[in-house]
Amino acid sequence: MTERTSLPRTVRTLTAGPRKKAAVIAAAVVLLVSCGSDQQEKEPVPEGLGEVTVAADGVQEVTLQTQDDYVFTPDRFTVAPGPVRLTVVNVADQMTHNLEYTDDELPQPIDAGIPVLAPGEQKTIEFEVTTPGDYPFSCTFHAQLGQVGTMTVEK
Ligand SMILES: [Cu+2]
Repeated sequence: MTERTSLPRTVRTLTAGPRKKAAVIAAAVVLLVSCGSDQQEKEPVPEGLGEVTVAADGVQEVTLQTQDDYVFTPDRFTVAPGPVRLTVVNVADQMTHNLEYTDDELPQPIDAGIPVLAPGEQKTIEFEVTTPGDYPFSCTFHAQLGQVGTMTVEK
């Protein structure tokens, strides 16, 4: 008896829920957008970071930085097919990060990553890419918070 009367109420709650949630999300997005354009300009990338150079041994070199936030600085770089030496410098005082190519749909698998990068630490990995395309990477600790990036391989 009680089940029969409570059923319609449950249905009504379920249909009202997502609409309310969408309104809240829309309000939050507006807040974020207005905040970003007014005050918090994106800090310029320090010189040399993200620049791809070719070392004496012919390997492409690039350095990214992490700090006490959830951003790779910069979060994109482009290399040509061939060997790559990627360094990540963690200048954070507090935060531990990492860098992994975890996407299931990489143009080709990359068998290298930095599992843990403590505050003040820097690590270098080397790997070879041959297939052009976009290779997403992330800090697996903070990917949910948006700490992701993309390496593009371009001929
Ligand atoms: Cu991180």
